[in-house]
Amino acid sequence: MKIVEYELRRIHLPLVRPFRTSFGTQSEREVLLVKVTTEDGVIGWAECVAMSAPLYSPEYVSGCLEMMRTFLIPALNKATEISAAEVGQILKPFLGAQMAKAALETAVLDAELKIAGISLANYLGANKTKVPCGVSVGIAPSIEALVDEVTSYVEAGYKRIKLKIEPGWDITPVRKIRELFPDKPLQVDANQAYSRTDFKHLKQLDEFNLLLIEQPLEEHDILGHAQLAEIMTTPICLDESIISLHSAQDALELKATSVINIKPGRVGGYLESARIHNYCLEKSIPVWCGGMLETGIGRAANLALAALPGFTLPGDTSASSRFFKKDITTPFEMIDGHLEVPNGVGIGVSPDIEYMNSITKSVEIFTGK
Ligand code: NPG
Repeated sequence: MKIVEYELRRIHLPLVRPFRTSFGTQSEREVLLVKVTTEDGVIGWAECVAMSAPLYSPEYVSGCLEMMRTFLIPALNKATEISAAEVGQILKPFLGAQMAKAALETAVLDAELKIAGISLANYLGANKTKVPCGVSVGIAPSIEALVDEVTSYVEAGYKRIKLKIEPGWDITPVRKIRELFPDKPLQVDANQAYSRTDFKHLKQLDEFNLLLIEQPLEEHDILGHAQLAEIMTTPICLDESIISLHSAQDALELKATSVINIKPGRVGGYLESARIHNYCLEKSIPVWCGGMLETGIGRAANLALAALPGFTLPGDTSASSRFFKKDITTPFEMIDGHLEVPNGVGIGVSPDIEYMNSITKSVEIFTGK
């Protein structure tokens, strides 16, 4: 396949409510969209999940733009013909940049699957047509506000609740939600907010029958996670630490994690995500699909991934309305606690061009050979 044009577009979407985590508060979502056009005029879309600032991971929107424009797109342009499966190899010499690489690979894959006439879900090996929805709940201004927010999600039908925690906002809010919803699948996410001196404190979370605790310690602290896993009964699930199949295999082998959150952007794309899934399925390690406040473009592709057989826990695959009043695609609506997996060709969705244009801050176009 020959790509004749790459378009990098930065858009800004307001969030329905601020989303606070231990690494900061988001009030709007800045998104970098990638569009590729093949020589036959087939278009592929993808979303780069990097945030505006490097607070969750080292990548950020302007950095990804710079990385793509200076290194990644020129490297792809050197190859006359490319397939999605080759993108990772071509971009391998450039270190890191998983989110930027993932977006380019996904846009190429979307175009390729459109030409082949199959959906991403089929291509990846999905065996479900709908997936259960989990929801991620930010750190709230008060316990009352948290209760209101969680109650609204439970009433809407969400199958699993994830509470963001940090020192000073952990045992009390988790206890409150557990008391109110004793049977609801519940998990917590610390986004690296604790350290090895907090083990005794974190152990108190064991009494709440949580599905898992996500990334309690710093991303490089694999040993610390293994030590914590030894003393907690709550399963540890790594997120930020897992940036590839290799890192997933090592963390599992070292018993630093017993569940894996697969986020395609964080691991370099859907092809690497599928490899992690396949490895975990073989080893009977549960996986679930993480979320990064994606628009419908990224959400559609995540749903395809979450439909694979090893995704046995509900993911952060929420309805579009959880984050956006108006999405750039037809919104994903939750029915009976589930989202339908797109079955159109490629990622199965495309943006509403008029709306997308109205929230566009910049567009750069690179012509292929
Ligand atoms: O449902 O899209 C969603 C959000 C899920 O909490 C969520 N994502 O650490 O997993 C995370 C967190 C996140 C949010 C990460 C923003 C990075 C940026």
